[in-house]
Amino acid sequence: MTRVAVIGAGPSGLAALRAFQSAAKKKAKIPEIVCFEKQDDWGGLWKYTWRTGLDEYGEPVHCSMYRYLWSNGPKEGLEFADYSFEEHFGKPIPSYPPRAVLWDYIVGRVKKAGVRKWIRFNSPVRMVTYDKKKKKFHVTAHDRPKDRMYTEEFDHVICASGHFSTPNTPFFEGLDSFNGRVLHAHDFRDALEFKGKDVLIVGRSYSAEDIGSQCWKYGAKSVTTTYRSKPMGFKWPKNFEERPLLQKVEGKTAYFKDGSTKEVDAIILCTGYQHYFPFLPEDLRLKTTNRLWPANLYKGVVWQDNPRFFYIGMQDQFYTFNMFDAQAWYVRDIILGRIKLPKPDAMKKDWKKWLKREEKLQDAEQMIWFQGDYVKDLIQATDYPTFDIEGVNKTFMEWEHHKMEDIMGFRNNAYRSLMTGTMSPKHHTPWKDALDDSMEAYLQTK
Ligand code: FAD
Ligand code: NA7
Repeated sequence: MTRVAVIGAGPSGLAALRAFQSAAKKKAKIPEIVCFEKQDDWGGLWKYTWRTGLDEYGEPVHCSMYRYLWSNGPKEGLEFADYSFEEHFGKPIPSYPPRAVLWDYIVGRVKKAGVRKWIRFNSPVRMVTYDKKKKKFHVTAHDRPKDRMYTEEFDHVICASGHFSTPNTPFFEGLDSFNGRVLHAHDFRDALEFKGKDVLIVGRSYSAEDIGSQCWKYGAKSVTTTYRSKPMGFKWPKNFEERPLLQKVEGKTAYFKDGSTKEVDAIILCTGYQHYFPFLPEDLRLKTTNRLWPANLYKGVVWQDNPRFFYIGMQDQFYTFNMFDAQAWYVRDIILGRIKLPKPDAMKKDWKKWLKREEKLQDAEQMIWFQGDYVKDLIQATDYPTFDIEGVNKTFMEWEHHKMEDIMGFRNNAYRSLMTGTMSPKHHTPWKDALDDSMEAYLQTK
């Protein structure tokens, strides 16, 4: 029997499990699926843990999420086309759910699909090799509770291990003698730690924006963000400012590129993540920066040098859950023989065309349309339910406008579901005043 290994049970890996299960439900003969997950439960980054550094077994902690995190984009942009929020919660809910609500939603679909039995938890994959003669992969995993390493043979491997977990941590002069706390966004857990403090954030992207906003919301005395390329340019509140790049720190004084200085208590490096696959050999390992079109992936998923090996979710993301679905359904159909791969040269030509287009993108609007076109391209090739991608793109545009209008208030807006057509209700409390991020508090109607 054909065997498929899936590495990771986050949203991307779970999309793969759901894709195969949905084919089986329609009476297709599917391969044996084994999903290896290093954490003790599913949901990937959406599974929160208080731990930082190493876990109870000595594995690097995967979680980069933190308490009080609310979706940074409208849920209408990430909704599954085969499982709506309304179906899961039994009623329409507001547009920017906190982490626990999104975790519940992700998990609800796969619980219903009954695929948990395919997952081996606490089982990090240590190495994957390919036997060219036999055309088989050898996957070595570590059963942590039993402390047993073992190797099994597979016909295909889908790598869905995520790429926002291994921090990129640049050095700035004086960090080693800074008299305060220095941490990377990956280890940030609770904004209350920074209440009453002057916080310096390095970076200008999503983590910088959101962790800065969190610290502000939970009572930091001041938030200063420092950018390398350009400011974020939002209308920040009074005690929140942007400065050109940090040059050095002396004691507790931060020096910036424009010659200005600021006394700070803590420094949070929101400087992004690395695509890091210590379990993959040279010939299977994706090497890329965080971008919308990583090279060497046909249709963004098929490994050019070995088309039996796939990646899901390796792109930078406007689209998330439904893009992972589009990718998973596509990969499934290649494995099931429903989609025939072109010759290697034709595959290369195709992904290079996308790469060229990506290199010309100039702003967020163009990037959103680009990723929307990509999702459309995949969906039309499979039986994943089609949905209004232009509508999703337009929702993302509205989101961008709402952020420019009011960065601390954009989450108070509501959007229409592109899956059900239902208009979402507005949340009962403005985001900046909603300090309780529990699912119970969020789902209350008043
Ligand atoms: P992950 O969620 O990272 O899951 C990967 C899984 O693989 C994990 O469970 C991990 O334990 C497992 N794994 C890794 N290595 C191994 C191994 N060697 N062996 C076995 N298992 C392994 N997206 C949104 O849509 N909205 C948001 O608001 C949003 N906020 C975010 C906030 C933060 C702080 C971060 C970091 C990301 C955010 N994202 C958001 C983007 C996020 O990347 C996706 O939502 C999604 O979690 C990606 O799913 P994934 O399955 O590709 O990766
Ligand atoms: P991103 O989006 O990859 O952004 C990384 C940021 O880090 C970006 O602003 C970079 O600056 C900055 N960076 C990287 N290296 C440096 C150095 N050496 N000096 C200064 N600044 C640097 O990662 P995020 O963590 O923000 O977002 C990842 C995901 O988490 C995302 O999907 C969110 O939903 C949550 P640049 O812009 O290149 O000047």
